[in-house]
Amino acid sequence: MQMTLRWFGSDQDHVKLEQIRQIPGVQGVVGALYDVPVGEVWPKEKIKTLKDEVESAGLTLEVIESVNIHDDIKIGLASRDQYIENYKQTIRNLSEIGVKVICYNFMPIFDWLKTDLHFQLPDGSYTMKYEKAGIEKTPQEMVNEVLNKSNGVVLPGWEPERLAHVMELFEAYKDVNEEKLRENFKYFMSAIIDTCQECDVKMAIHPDDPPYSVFGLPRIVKNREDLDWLMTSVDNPYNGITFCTGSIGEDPANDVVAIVGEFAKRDRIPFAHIRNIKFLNQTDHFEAPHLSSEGSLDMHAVVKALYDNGFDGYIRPDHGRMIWGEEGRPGYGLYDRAIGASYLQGLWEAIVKQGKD
Ligand code: CS2
Ligand code: MN
Repeated sequence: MQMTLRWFGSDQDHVKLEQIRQIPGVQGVVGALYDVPVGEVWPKEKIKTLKDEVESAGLTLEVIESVNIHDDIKIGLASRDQYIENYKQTIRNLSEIGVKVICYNFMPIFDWLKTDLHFQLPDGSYTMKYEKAGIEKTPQEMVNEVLNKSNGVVLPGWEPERLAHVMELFEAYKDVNEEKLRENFKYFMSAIIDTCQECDVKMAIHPDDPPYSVFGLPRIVKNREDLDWLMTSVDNPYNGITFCTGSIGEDPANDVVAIVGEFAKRDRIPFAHIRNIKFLNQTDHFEAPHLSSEGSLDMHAVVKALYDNGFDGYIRPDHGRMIWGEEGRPGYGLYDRAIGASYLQGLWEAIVKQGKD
């Protein structure tokens, strides 16, 4: 297991590499280039500059999150072939600097969806919340409300210029149902898998957040059956999962521990996002501190299922709260994620040592 932390680059992230370096056990960062338009090839020089910067701070850059998928690929337009060629070149370029895993998602229009980015908990900290009532409006109204509350910070997947015309995106996806989206996934994955294998770069799909349809949009990474279909459609270890407990766990019908154990055993989890959530009722939740007792998910059972099933990939604590007065990109403060990383490593150490008794 290798512990990592997501980092948005020196010009965008208030968290410094030097600070990440001081979190015990964190060996690497999960990074990305944020100034390359979706669909274009990531230039070698830029990737190399990022890698050099990360390495000179004593950290590794072996996981990328995300190389986003162009809408034309998800919609299945004729122009997708060129975007797929570009994606393959990006994989080759990333492999040259030692990248091993690429996290991505296959969600139409929205990346993760929360309805409140500054929800205050009784202890005074801030976290993100999802309420069904918050999406019972038009997509544009919902987008405007969430963006208004983001304090000008650009959240990944929530680029204001893209979402300013969210209804046009809905129009583009009008003929894409789940079946079509699955076909388009299979087309994409079949086209890139040989390149992944040659380059030794694993693709790791992130689950849908939330893991059910919103605004009638198709979703194909919601539960065990979906993951099984995706993994079987191109049955190759380079077609893997970013197992995000907080996303899969948002549907109370999903047995997170059983699912994580199954796919770790099948050797299809190169990367895990571990976060806790707390249900307010059947449909609403907030992102809780990582500790099991603070949320609805049993983190010990999750980590044990990974360990028991031979997981040897990368982990990062996923979203954390904003604590101790920290301000910045919601979900991605330094302090709570550092606490999360330490806690998860504590669980791991205890489980490893117990296993050896
Ligand atoms: C989110 C996503 O849950 C998460 O990790 O922050 O934005 C995630 O990075 C993407 O869905 C992965 O493509
Ligand atoms: Mn995640």
